[in-house]
Parts: sequence; C-alpha cells; structure tokens
Amino acid sequence: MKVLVLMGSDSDLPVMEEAAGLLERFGIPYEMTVASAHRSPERVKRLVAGAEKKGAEVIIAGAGMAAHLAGVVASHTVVPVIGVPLASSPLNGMDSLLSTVQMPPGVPVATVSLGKAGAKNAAILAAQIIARKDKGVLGKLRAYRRKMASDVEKKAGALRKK
Ligand code: RP5
Repeated sequence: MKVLVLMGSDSDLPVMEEAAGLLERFGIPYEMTVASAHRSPERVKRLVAGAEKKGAEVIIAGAGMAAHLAGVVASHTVVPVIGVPLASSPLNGMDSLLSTVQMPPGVPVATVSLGKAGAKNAAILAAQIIARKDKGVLGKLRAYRRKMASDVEKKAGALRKK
C-alpha cells in the first residue's frame, strides 16, 4: 500500500472517491476508509501507525466542518499528509478550509482545494511524490498532462467551428 486515504465520515465518500479514481488510474495501491478525529481518535492513531508499517508514502485526509483530521494524522507521523477540506456544512467549507490549512508551525498539512477538485489534486500530488522514485507512475502522470492539453485543443477547435 502506497497511499492511505482517510475521510471523516462515510458522507464524505462522494467527494473522496474522486481521489480513489485517480489513484487507480495511476496504478497506485491504496487503502481507503473512514476515521474521525473527533468521534474515533484512537482509530485514527491506529490507522496511521498501520499505514507507516505497510510503507505508505503519502496519507490523504479529507474532512468537513471543524476539520482536524488531516492535522491530527500529521501529528502522528512524518509521512507527508495532504488535507482535503470538504464543503459539508452550512458554512460551505470555509470552516474546513481554515481548519485544514492553518496548521501551526512544525506540523505541516499540504492543503489542496475544497471539494472534488481538491480530492483530485490530492491524488495527483500524491502520485507526483511517489513518481520521484517510480518511473511507471511518472509515465502515467505525464500521459495525464498530455491528455489534459489535448482535451483543451479539442475544446478550442470545437469552439472555433461554432
Ligand atoms: C466531519 O463532519 C466529516 O468529515 C463530515 O464532512 C462532517 C459531517 O459528518 P456526518 O455527520 O455526515 O457523519 O467530521
């Protein structure tokens, strides 16, 4: 297992499965489960220790509301942690954005965009970290970039014809 994906609640799955989809596309072995910093702190600790033992190179943590999951995960490990703030509250994610991004000095969380864009970017960033030592993943990342660029060319072409 190279990446552990945690989310604060099963209600976060529709967003966090975007990360899983891209990890699969890049051929990166991952495990994904639910663990809440507030409701199940011991489970979070146990999962992080387990991920270290299994050789995880990155941990992705997505949570909404007072989103302490990524920070708590980071407090238990020196494996790089990517935090995905989720817009699951009446504050539309401003709460989880600030809770995830505003880590005090010493325990960083690499925070990505809110919601599905962030879940996707978390997987891509994890792949980029893994690609430093994995040529297979590097090739897939480069192909992904090429496809994005060619999709833009196609869209621009379609627009010109209108
Ligand atoms: C957070 O609270 C979770 O990450 C979720 O985004 C939010 C609401 O959780 P549920 O009440 O839907 O379980 O901890």
